[in-house]
Amino acid sequence: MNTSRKIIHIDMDAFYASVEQRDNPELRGKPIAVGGGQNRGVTTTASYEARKYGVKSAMPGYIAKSKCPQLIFVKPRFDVYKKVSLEIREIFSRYTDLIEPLSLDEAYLDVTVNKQNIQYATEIAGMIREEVFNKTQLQCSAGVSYCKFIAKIASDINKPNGLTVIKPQHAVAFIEKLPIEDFFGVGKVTAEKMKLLGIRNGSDLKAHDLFYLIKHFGKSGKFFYNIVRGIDDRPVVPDRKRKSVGVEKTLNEDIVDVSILKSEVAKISHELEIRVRKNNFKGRTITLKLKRSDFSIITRSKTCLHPIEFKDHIKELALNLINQNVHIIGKIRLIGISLSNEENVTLPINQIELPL
Ligand code: TTP
Ligand code: MG
Repeated sequence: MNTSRKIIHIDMDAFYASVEQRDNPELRGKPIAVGGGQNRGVTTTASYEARKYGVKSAMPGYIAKSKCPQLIFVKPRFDVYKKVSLEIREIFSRYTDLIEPLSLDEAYLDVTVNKQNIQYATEIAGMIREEVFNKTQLQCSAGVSYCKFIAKIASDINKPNGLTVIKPQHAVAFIEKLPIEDFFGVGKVTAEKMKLLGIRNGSDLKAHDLFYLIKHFGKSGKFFYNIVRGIDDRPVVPDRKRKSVGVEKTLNEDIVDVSILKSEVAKISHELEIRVRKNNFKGRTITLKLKRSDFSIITRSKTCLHPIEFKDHIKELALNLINQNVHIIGKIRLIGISLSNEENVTLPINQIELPL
């Protein structure tokens, strides 16, 4: 286990909502949700005042309103969030070039060797938080540890406006106590599966050997086995320009029934819409990937004139691709849908070649 690295994870607090409260003083101290409004669409995020009522990210507007009747809906302004994102990245780059953004508002930093020769990562995290606030008037939280996994979980512990340090000698005890749903990389479905197997926290997970975990969780089994022992040597990989955003799902059982396949596509479309928002990535090309039970792969794509961002649109396009290929589909074990071909500016209609 390599504990000599110094990794910081930074995550802005209630990002979109805080930006809106910053720019409109009337919204400060009030429960607000950024998103499509109470009738249509979902909440991208909520201010901490709204979270007290149970309003959360990815919640349909009408449910959010029923939980908090005085909730104020605000339209997102992605250009402003992108600007803030660039500002905070500039601050990170004063300390290191090893910056790996996960979305607009969060990033890993490897400061083992840093530009200012500061010995303690905790000190750097404190300085970054202060500089972020001075520049943007926004708060962020930081997690400091020797690996990405623990730094990321740590940044969530004292949110908002928190700084949490997990030293290597405390890492294993920390992970053992961690509830399984707080493990980064364990999604809702896996967490449920783990609970059915009696795994409620790190300690329970640690009680199982590698063979058992691989049998139940496939490739992720190895990741879980290592992580629960505090082993995570994944490097911080500097800024790769995102080229696509996608969701893949390995099915519990192989599917032959096209109607079941279509209902899975609906679920994946919903998850993909959430990811599109979180990454602020809108592609014009949709790709459907189907892996058959014999591991052969079919991929089919379609490019649209305008960016694809909403679940109904994603679903409609993906279902068309299925319908066009229904005769060759066979028995499916994995479904993936991704969007690529990012287009920030929509071309005027006369510049697009329309199909004849
Ligand atoms: P998060 O960092 O997950 O959430 P947050 O910054 O709003 O709140 P926290 O204090 O808990 O970190 O996501 C960053 C932004 O990404 C968020 O402000 C809005 C957007 N987002 C979505 O659009 N959809 C989503 O489902 C999620 C989770 C976030
Ligand atoms: Mg955040």
